Amino acid sequence: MTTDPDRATKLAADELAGMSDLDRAIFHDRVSLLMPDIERTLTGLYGDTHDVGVLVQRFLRLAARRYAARSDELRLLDLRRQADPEWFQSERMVGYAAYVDRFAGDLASVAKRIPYLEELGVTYLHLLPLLQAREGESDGGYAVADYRSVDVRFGTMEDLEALTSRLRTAGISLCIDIVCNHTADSHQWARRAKAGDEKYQAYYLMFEDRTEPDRYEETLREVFPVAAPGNFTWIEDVDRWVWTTFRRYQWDLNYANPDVLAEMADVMLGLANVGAEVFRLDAVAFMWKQIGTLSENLPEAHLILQFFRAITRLACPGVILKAEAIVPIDDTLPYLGVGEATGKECELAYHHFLMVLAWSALAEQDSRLLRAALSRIPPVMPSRNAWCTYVRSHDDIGWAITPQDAATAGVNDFEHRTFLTDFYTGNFPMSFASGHIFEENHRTKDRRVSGSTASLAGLEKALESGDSTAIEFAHRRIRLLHAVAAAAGGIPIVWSGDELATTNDYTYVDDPDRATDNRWLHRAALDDAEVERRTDPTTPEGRTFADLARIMAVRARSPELHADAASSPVDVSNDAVVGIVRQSARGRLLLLANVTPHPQTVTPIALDAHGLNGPLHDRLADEPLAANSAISLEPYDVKWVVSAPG
Ligand code: OTU
Repeated sequence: MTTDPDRATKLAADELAGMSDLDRAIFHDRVSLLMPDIERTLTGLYGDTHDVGVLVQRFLRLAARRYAARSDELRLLDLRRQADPEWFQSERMVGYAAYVDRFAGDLASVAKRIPYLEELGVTYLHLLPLLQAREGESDGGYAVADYRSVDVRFGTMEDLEALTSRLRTAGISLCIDIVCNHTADSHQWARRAKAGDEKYQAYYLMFEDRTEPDRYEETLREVFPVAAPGNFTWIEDVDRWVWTTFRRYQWDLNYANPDVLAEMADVMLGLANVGAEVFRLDAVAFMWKQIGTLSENLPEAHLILQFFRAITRLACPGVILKAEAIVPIDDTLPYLGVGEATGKECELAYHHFLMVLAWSALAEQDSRLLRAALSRIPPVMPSRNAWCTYVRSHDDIGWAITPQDAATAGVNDFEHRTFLTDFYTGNFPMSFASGHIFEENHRTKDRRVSGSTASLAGLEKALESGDSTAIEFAHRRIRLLHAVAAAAGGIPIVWSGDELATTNDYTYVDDPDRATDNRWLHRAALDDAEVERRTDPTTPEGRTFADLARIMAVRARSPELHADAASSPVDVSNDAVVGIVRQSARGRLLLLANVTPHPQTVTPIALDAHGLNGPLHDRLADEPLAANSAISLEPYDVKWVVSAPG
């Protein structure tokens, strides 16, 4: 089945009526280009249950309507992005992620923090869920009650539009969440479903008895085994079970119903027209379910994303997509588009694996597992993509180390994960960390970890003890982790508070809407006094802010770090040192990170083996390195080694 683009554009003629000939021609061109993807994805999803031709028409009209409503400012953005499609791969990209209220208060106040973000070199700001959240507990806004309005606590849609424009002027792209896997139980669709409206019941996955849920449960995992055991919740009002992967108040949407796809596509294109430039698509792994499977990462979940890609390209090609899929690395890569979908899925995905491996190397004082595990990832990205690299996020850390990864480094995966949790919760001899166990799963024995970067890196304990060496080492670990994230490949995203070395916030227990979720330990509000101290190098805030600002500034002038440079973990003949080579036509850079509290050296022979000989330079410290001699690394030191300039 193929739809003729001419016919297709004619079908959308009403929506395009007020536009110039040129604008209509542009839309027509995009339809010609993207129709195969729209048809392929819709056929894959609904070919057996619906008339795909009818669906194509419906989605085309939807895209045309949003295209026609796009402002001149945003149409200019589309043109700029099309002229520079690798914009987000640039070494100048630096991300920052924060909750609106905890970072600034409301949307208007976020604008006041632009100069602060500029000091850090930020070009990409991810504001966590900012649409109208459920009242009471809302999983930090990941339970959306209304996708068409901004949370009243933060402002209005007009405020959001004004903010995106202000940010754009400052060279900062706004990334916002599309919580596409589930809605709040208080969303009007859920309310109508509860009231018995069958149209809206079909937006969710509802079951009259336990027969199907029990069959599904046989192969599902539990994301929040303590706070929300099981994947189904009994809804008294309608005598039905509803699918709830996450909290009981987060109802999974039923994408087997194309009405759901249409609602979410329209929400997305609407927010694109308010000026969001990147969409973080939440929990995408879970969007399609099938009995007898894990119901994660199914081919249909990928088709949904490829459909989102095609429809955004049609209406707002300046926008890019980021998959939030915190799943084993082999399952993560396909979200960047592989095989037939190369270049047709998400541009960005979280490099959860690198994050885990960096923390692991610090705990072990050994780089072997990182090297072995990262070697399994293709050094070059599947197409025009970039990872989002990070040290911490608003979520817990799950130690995603598989038996295969562990075996290559000669360790047992379960024992290693147990060690990491013990280590980072301070239950291991000599541990410097003060994290907490998040959602211990008594069945699988899986234990994740909460805690801020600074606390996990040892600053909390060190400050308590007053031990100056411990304080120094904690700072160096924070710096090391960020220098790895900034150089390993992709957009480094600083988690709000980490630039100020913020330690755990224990006050969350006083708030009943947060008390049952210890991820709030590492979601402290930015306090003005702390922010002020960033300019005082004698304070922890000042020390770390200067370290991170420097890393990002140096990154911005290191073309070797463009995201299209191959990233390969290398053996530098010293397992105490992490080595990663970045290589492209733009040059070569070797990241060296000493993950131990002891001085280390890397020999000239080892450097030569990775193509670095002759006079060398540490880009990060801006210091020459003695020619043909070993490189010395102080405890927890990091160097970005390049051939000496000129
Ligand atoms: C995401 O994370 C968000 O980042 C969390 O803050 C939310 O609670 C959650 O979705 C629900 O909206 O389980 O532990 O493997 O891929 O989707 C974090 C699961 C999570 C992850 C991810 C999820």
